[in-house]
Amino acid sequence: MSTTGTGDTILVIGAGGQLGFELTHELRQLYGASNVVAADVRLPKHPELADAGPFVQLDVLDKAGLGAVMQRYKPKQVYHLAALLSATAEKNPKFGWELNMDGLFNVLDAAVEHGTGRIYWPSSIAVFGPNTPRDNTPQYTVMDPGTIYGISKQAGELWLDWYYRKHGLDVRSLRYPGLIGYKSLPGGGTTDYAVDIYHHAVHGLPYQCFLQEDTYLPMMYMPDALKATLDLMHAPAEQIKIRTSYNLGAMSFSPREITQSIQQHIPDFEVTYQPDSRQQIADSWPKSIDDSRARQDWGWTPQFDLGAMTADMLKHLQEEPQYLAPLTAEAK
Ligand code: AKB
Repeated sequence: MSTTGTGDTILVIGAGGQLGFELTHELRQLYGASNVVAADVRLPKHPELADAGPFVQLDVLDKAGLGAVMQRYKPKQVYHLAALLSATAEKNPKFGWELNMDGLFNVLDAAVEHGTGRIYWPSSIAVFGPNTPRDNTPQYTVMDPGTIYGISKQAGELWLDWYYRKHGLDVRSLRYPGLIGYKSLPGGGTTDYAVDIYHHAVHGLPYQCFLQEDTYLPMMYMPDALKATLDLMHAPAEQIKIRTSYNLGAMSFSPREITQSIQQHIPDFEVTYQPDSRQQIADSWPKSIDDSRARQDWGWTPQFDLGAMTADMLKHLQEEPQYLAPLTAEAK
């Protein structure tokens, strides 16, 4: 399938990822499937991505390949989501830095060259570090990230602001908390336990959690993340007062609390705790987020708390087994 190439298109880079898959679906609902080009370095795990609209295989580090896609589709908006997340980037720091930074430069430069109207790039709570106030973390505070992912996100935020000031690029960004959705699995993050745990519960399997039971982290259900992203991208430019990235919050819970929330529906669900290297990352991140600037500037309000998310996640995973991760008793 191909688009008209009239310049009304939207390009989603990293469309096969946890957020990209759901965002592409949402954008196709809003703008028409043929106007939203999904791009990913890998062929899609979910056939829907390529069957429902245009798909291109693209490595964001391939500058010429990206230029050709930009030339062909002339997108009005680009969502650049391709990145290595916190835990994976710690295992492969050089590549994490290269993908997260050079990928961003390639997109920003291509957007300047091709006159792209609006760019979205996700930041993360990982921009904060061990000396940041952890409760209700303010928009502007100490930022001393300890992970390659966090360092790349912090640097990236400042580059966004620079491209906005020097090139007039309409760049917009959110500092996502951990994202939880039933349609696509995360990969390589510190907050991934909060997705994996639901899949185990629905399979009737026990779950071994890689964080301690009392580790609080900010989290968000996917419908809220999609709403925040689209609200930000649809807001008039004069309402976007922060061109680095906005703090964004919804809920905060610990592994013990999410377990209890699941046990209200599945009473015999069991969880054990075996913290690994991700514990140290989680301990350096905020427990909760002050997102008052997002609320004030463009009207952000989340809809889902832990109870509502658990009920919805379990319902969907039970009723739509195509989204259930294929787990076996050994796969904890
Ligand atoms: C991760 O855990 O690395 C991500 C994030 C919070 O940015 N989910």
